[in-house]
Amino acid sequence: MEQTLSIVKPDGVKKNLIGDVIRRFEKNNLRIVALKMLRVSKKEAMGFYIVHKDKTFYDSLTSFLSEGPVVVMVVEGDRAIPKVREIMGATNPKDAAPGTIRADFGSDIEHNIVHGSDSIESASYEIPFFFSTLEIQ
Ligand code: IDP
Ligand code: MG
Repeated sequence: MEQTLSIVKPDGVKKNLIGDVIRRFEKNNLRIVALKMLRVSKKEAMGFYIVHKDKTFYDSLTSFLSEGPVVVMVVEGDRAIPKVREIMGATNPKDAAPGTIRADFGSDIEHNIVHGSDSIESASYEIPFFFSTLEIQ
């Protein structure tokens, strides 16, 4: 059993895709074990995406994440980390495999609807960033 952190980003919430994202996870035998909607401040977004602090897109990415409400969730299951990444598709919707969330709904490499932890290490930073153990079922 693995746990991963997923986010429906502000563009996904705006496009009414919360249910669709959750449905795709659940259809693939993954369970939602924690879930909430919140607004991330610019400063919090900078902390969440600290691994990207030296990237050219860091400023615009963290502004984007804080521009509207997001839905954050902990997703659990066998190989949950790679499974969620597969369901999401490649970072750039143009390169994402057909039928993935990003291919179906993403606008561009930044506005790509959804986040998923990319490794056990990042999941173990990202899950407690948003949830206490008491909030995870
Ligand atoms: P990932 O979300 O597929 O793991 P990362 O490389 O970790 O992709 O980048 C984090 C987020 O930063 C992406 O989901 C996307 O929103 C944004 N991003 C990534 N690369 C670029 C870029 O070249 N330009 C603008 N935004 C980017
Ligand atoms: Mg990433």
